[in-house]
Amino acid sequence: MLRLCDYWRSSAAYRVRIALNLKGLAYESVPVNLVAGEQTGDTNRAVNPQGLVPTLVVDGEPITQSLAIIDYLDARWPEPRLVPAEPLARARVLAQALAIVADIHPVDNLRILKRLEAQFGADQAAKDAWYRHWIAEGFAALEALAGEGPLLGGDAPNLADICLVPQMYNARRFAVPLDAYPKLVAADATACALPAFRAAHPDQVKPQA
Ligand SMILES: N[C@@H](CCC(=O)N[C@@H](CS)C(=O)NCC(=O)O)C(=O)O
Repeated sequence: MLRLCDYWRSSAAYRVRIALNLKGLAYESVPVNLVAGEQTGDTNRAVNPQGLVPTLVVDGEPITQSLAIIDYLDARWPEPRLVPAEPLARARVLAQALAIVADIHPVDNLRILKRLEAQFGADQAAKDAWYRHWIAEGFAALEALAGEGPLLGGDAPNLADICLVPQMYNARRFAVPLDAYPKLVAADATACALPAFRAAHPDQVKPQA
């Protein structure tokens, strides 16, 4: 029994949705409305003490952090592999994923944007410029780390693509120019055409009003 504490527009939750779909695992989605602040309420903190999404609850056991969740899925349901076993390939894929997960995404998170406003008086334009800055800097490095494709992770979708696609979605949402990253744009388009990625897209899982 898999229960995903999820928010349709959360890119960290989007990663887990893609991974679950690639593994062909059915799950129940439990919405946590980030705009309404539900992430910091008692119900969500009971499973995710950081007050974030996603959390995957497996037979009653909560697992937090999207990469830890995906690693768990890969260990428990090894096919298809999302992180290669061969040491160098594994390091390359983790480096690509972490360039997003550890170095772009955290500084653009909702709570950081709120803090910029509360502590430094940043207005919407300043917050948008901040957001775009870290994506542009991170994507420039990731473009240099990209291989020959067709996906970011190579021939088959893996953790690198699982992290890229939601970050590209965020980039488009904030109108980040993408011309300088042709390999990332091509890898994103290839991945997004796959059913597992399509079904995980925010527009597909957005609660109906
Ligand atoms: N490193 C965490 C990041 C989780 C995270 O930052 N989630 C965001 C949504 S993408 C969140 O819950 N934000 C709520 C907030 O900032 O208040 C992971 O990969 O799971």
